[in-house]
Amino acid sequence: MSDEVTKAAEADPTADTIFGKILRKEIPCSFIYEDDKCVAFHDINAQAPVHFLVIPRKSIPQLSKASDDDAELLGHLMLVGRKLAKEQGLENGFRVVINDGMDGAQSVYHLHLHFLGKRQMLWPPG
Ligand code: TR5
Repeated sequence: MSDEVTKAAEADPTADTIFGKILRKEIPCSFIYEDDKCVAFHDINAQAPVHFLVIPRKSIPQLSKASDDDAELLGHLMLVGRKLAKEQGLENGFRVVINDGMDGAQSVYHLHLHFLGKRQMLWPPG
């Protein structure tokens, strides 16, 4: 198993998360974007030359726990990611990933969208 999958298997879906601490400014993080609904920052363990995360300020643990009322917020996260992808020079395309739950290898239980680019992606994913 990869480190990321091991971390995911050991993650506690009910615990306070590192992203909660980042949002509350309890640990430092340099945002590449922020507004009243979300923030974005580079992934600490980048899996591509460009790899950033877009996370809602609202504490939604995972996509499968989002409600219908979150539709506008979920759309906003994607549109912010699209804007940042352009700013980060991903004009040749990019990959958007949301890992959900144990089988999805989610390791941080605060919803986040991964945006990865500047290399050729492969399919199917591992
Ligand atoms: O596996 P999932 O989809 O849950 O992704 C969690 C992501 O959070 C991984 O790609 C990690 O590399 C990333 N991560 C973890 C931490 C962290 C981070 N990205 C930015 N800054 C971070 N800090 C300060 N601390 C982390 N533990």
